[in-house]
Amino acid sequence: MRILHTSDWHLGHILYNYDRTEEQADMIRQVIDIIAEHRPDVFVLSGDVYHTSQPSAAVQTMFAEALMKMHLAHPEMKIVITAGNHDSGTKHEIFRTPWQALGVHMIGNLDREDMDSHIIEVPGCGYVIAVPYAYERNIPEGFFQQLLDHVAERNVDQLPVVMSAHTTVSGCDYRGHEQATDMCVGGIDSLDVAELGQGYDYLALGHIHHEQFVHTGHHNVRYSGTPIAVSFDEDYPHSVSLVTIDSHGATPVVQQIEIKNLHPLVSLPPQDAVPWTEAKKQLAEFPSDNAAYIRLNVEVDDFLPPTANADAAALTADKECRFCYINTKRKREQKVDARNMTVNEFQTIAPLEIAQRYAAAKGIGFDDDMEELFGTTVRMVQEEERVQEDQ
Ligand SMILES: [Mn+2]
Repeated sequence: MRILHTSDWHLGHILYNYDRTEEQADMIRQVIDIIAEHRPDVFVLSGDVYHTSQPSAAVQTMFAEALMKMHLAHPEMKIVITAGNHDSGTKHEIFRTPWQALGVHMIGNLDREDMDSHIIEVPGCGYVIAVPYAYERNIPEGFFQQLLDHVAERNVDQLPVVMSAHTTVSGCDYRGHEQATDMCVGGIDSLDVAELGQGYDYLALGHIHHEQFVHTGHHNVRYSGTPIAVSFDEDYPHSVSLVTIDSHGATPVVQQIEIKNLHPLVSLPPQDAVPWTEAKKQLAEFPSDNAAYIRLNVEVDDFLPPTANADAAALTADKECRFCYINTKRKREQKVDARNMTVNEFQTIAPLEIAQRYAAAKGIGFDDDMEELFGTTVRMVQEEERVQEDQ
């Protein structure tokens, strides 16, 4: 069985007020070409189709057309699309029935009653178990293993079994999520890989934007990563994964196929930070015909000059590039307190750390129990927001 594995398309993403439709459409074109060339048996998108649970009509149309073109590029291919934490699980399933007629399977919500709704059989080829966004509190105990056992019963011919999930697995590499305000990333809600059960040949993961095999001792648990960067911290090559599994129990063979971004996300300088005058110089020298998005990494002592953003915009006015923002970094020895923090710095701090700082400033004890209670509360609030957005 051959699977084209991708995740985290984040269609409709707006990067510092810039619309990314053009490059996302170009990414989709590249994926369609890959499908036409390699003719996989299954296409798997492991969650985060859209960037928000309320994508515009234009963005939804772009995705619907993408599905249709993918289908037409290789009509025998099964297409399995699950919802991620950025998607509305309920809206994801609205057109589930008509899509199914074309071999496109849209799985948005967990269905505890109907296990079969998560299982896609690829006749004579294998099985795909599709699980949308999952974290500790919304996954019924043993759910993954029940699905795998269910497939094992049906799989008399010992065909390959692939499972798709959108979750954080403990011990994975969070590179690319340095500025994540997403509480779901960063280990708080991570699942131990053992909780995802046994019996799959390949676990196709989404949620973490850096492509990687998760260290489990086997080469079969993998994040495909984003096909094009969502954040400036994703400063590595991007790809989709073509996975070949010969038979049930065989080790998958993975080929990464690079995806080019029409408008790459570039940090100046790439690592570290430089004083403002040096950053301005680098921006002035940036090639005029390079249509990249630009972030400046600037080292600050105290405050940036008040005209800094306007200066940067003026320096790029006649260039193809799109200036996004100034990422301020403090000199290491400086202790930053909330009073002289930039908004950008504040946004990078996790809610838990803000609570801890507040508690410390007020002389309130913040022990492990408090930490757990706080974590639970944040998750409840987030879950409530998700439910509200879904309605
Ligand atoms: Mn994502």
